[in-house]
Amino acid sequence: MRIISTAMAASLVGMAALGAAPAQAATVIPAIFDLIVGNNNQVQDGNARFFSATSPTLGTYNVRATGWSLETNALGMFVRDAKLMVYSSGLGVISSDDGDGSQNRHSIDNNGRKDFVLLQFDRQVRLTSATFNTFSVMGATRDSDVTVRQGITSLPWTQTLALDNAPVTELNALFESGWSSLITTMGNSTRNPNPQLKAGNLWLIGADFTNSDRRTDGFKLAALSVIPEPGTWAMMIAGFGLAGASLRRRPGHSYAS
Ligand SMILES: [Ca+2]
Ligand SMILES: [Ca+2]
Ligand SMILES: [Ca+2]
Ligand SMILES: [Ca+2]
Repeated sequence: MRIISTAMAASLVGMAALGAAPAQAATVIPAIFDLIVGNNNQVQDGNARFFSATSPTLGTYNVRATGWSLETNALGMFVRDAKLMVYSSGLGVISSDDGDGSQNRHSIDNNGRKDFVLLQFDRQVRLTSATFNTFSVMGATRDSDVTVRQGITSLPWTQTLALDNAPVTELNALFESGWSSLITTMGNSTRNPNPQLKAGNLWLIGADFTNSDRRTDGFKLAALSVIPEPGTWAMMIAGFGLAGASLRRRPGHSYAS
């Protein structure tokens, strides 16, 4: 009994000592948002949907999602609110050029207007993966290139973004930068659309705004995974370290019971 107890103590102290090491970080499990929740009753332009995700190690994260499109006309490029829909394969956007949504125009597509989703998280996060289910829009080849942008805003996450009919410059001002996540496969795809692991509490995921490969993109967004931004991460690791220190201070009776 004495031997087992000592071995357990050594093991626990060993784990505590690892607390400050990066190896401990591997135990942090992303929060995974299932976006296939809700229905399409009485959906109107500008509707918002709310989702939450709980990680065993990170707690619960919340997000407010809305659907939009970019329209180019003779005066320039403008942001228009749209209907954010939910289907068995994920979130879709019906914008004003999508008619009744038939021929898979109810997806997040760049046939005509460039559809996108804005995600307002309740804290800063880093996206680590997203699941895109790909559709042929108006008979085009299936493709799911995405435009991704991230920003940091002081606006409360539950608050409506006043972007309807705004020039695209107002949208761009909310984000640090933009990049595209291009893909050559035609099928469905779960991938990391944030390879640089940038952090923000405001995210944009849209059908590739540049359509650089000239293949129409159309997809539904089924899931997202997030981890904390680096500052929180450091605090969590420090927290593990403190827990380890408290274990080490009580070697005599911590493991007796
Ligand atoms: Ca659409
Ligand atoms: Ca469209
Ligand atoms: Ca492509
Ligand atoms: Ca494309």
